[in-house]
Amino acid sequence: MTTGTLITVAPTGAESAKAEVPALPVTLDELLLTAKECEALGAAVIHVHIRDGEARPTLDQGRLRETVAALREATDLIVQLSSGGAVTDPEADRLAVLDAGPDMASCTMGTLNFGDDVFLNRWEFIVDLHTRMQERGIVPEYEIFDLGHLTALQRLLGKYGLPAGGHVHVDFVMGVPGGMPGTTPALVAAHQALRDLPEGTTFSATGIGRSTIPVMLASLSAGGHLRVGMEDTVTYAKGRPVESNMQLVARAVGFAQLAQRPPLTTAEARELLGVPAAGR
Ligand code: KMH
Ligand code: ZN
Repeated sequence: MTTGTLITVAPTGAESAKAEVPALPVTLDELLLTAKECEALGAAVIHVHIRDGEARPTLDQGRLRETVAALREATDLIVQLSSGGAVTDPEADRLAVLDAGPDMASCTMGTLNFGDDVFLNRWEFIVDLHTRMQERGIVPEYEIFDLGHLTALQRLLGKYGLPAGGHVHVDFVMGVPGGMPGTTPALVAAHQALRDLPEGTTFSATGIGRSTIPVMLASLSAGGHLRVGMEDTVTYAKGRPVESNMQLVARAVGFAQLAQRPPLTTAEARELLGVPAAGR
């Protein structure tokens, strides 16, 4: 059944350089301000990558813990840490992200070419992430960059059981050079492949770069949810750089309202995803 729209903001990512994209939130203060404003606009989940003092991507454990605590203090957002990190991050550091105790963490379901790089996600690594999240009550968001990743997810759940919280939620990340394209036919194919996953599986979608708007519209019309943010798009329209993550969230909220599927509150999002209530 179609519900309201879960809106996730992915404000930073690991790919864009602050020097080239000055509006990118990279300090804790910038991230907190972004989080509060995006929550006020209608976001319910924040997908977090952090940066070091030089604005370079980092998985520093102290910074991750500080970030999780500060986001919980300042907002009711569901805090989802990226376990994907940057393509250069070692597996051990990516697994250790879970030690920072987020509500959710991403779990990419396979290896792919990522532009000129390789985003490595070996089967044994995926199993480690999934089972550790089960043990610790961290709810995964399975990142699906290509159709075969859904087959891998079906295999994972068949062998190792449902995730923490019992609900399966996937995010179609579309338009990465090396993954599925950010098009309506690709989204329809991915949506249809959800048939083979547990009943009630939900999906969000995000389109990289110029595929943002087509993917957003296709996802809404197929009953899906939305992820937006400067991790995925730094151009608002042809020749117009994104001014802030809030601009992208506001646009997503507008589309969701037009589709008569208004944004879910953080409490509704927790219920949908099986994330325990905020302890504030
Ligand atoms: N930065 C990409 C290599 C995730 O956050 O889990 C991986 C990524 C996926 O962004
Ligand atoms: Zn990410």
